[in-house]
Amino acid sequence: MIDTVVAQTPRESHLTLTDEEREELGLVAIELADTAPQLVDDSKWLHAARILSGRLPLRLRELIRAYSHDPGQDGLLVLRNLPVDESALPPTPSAPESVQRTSTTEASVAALVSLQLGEMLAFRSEKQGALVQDVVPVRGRERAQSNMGSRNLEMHTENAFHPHRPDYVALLCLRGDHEGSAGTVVSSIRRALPLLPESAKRVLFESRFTTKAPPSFGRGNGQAALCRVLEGDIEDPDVRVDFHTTQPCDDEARQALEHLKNAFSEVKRNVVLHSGDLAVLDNRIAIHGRTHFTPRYDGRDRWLHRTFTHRDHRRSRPSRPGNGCVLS
Ligand SMILES: O=C(O)CCC(=O)C(=O)O
Ligand SMILES: [Fe+2]
Repeated sequence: MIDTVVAQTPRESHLTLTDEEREELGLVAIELADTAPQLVDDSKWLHAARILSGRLPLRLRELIRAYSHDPGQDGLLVLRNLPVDESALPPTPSAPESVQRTSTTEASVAALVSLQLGEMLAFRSEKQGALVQDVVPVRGRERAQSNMGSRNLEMHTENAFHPHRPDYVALLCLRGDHEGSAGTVVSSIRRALPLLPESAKRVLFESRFTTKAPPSFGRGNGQAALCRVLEGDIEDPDVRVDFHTTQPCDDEARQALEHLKNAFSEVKRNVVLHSGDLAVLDNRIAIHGRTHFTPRYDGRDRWLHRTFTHRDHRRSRPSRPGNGCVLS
């Protein structure tokens, strides 16, 4: 009986936890946060995190399972009312390259959800290879086209240049911005594709583009090979583009990229994340950016934890020394 109910229920990509579920998840997160050696990047801690992620509230596990099968038209999953106690947080970090090495409750929440989606990963050349990274505005970097900035951040596939870019990007909001206006901009190729002329689609499927590493990888990592912007199924492709670093190789490619940018803009939406919200983006279908906001550098600025996940760790094994989580 239950089978038919489950099969016919439309897939929901938003879930607000009940207060009971929030408490249930909070207890698991505290248990994980207290697990020795209380370091997120430690393999023993990660092992515990993987096991404990099986104890997420049932509705959450069901939703993540359904989302990982089919991320929907938007490639976006939004969870709300997660156990984040804003009043107990330290000041928002303000240094460049800030990461979360110690196992706080919030880092534990981010890891628990990520580890139900797959395996966590990071890149050696980005944010020191930390698995839980801070997304915070940095003074003097307002215009940076990276998550240290606070002006408009162009839409992008996360680490579009990299063959082992993440399958999922999770953003857990610890603190919203002061005005509650900073929007994570999300758009999807499933929504944009029908708006593209056939000629543009054809060109986007051809190796007529280059994509360099983003500024978060520092300088010197920018060797750009020719790549396609759309890959896979003609009706339901994956997308790989960064409107800051992807360059067309010829005029037709330039026009196709412009069509794509316009189509993405037409179907994009802003998701304003508040404390305790978590957005999971399917990085194969969805692209993301961020609207402008005004930091005050007063210790109460916007603060997200960011994690990356692969569905299949084995594929990147040659790039992960010691079978760890950091890609070299
Ligand atoms: O600040 C945001 O909402 C998203 C920033 C971003 O693109 C990232 O951290 O990957
Ligand atoms: Fe990003």
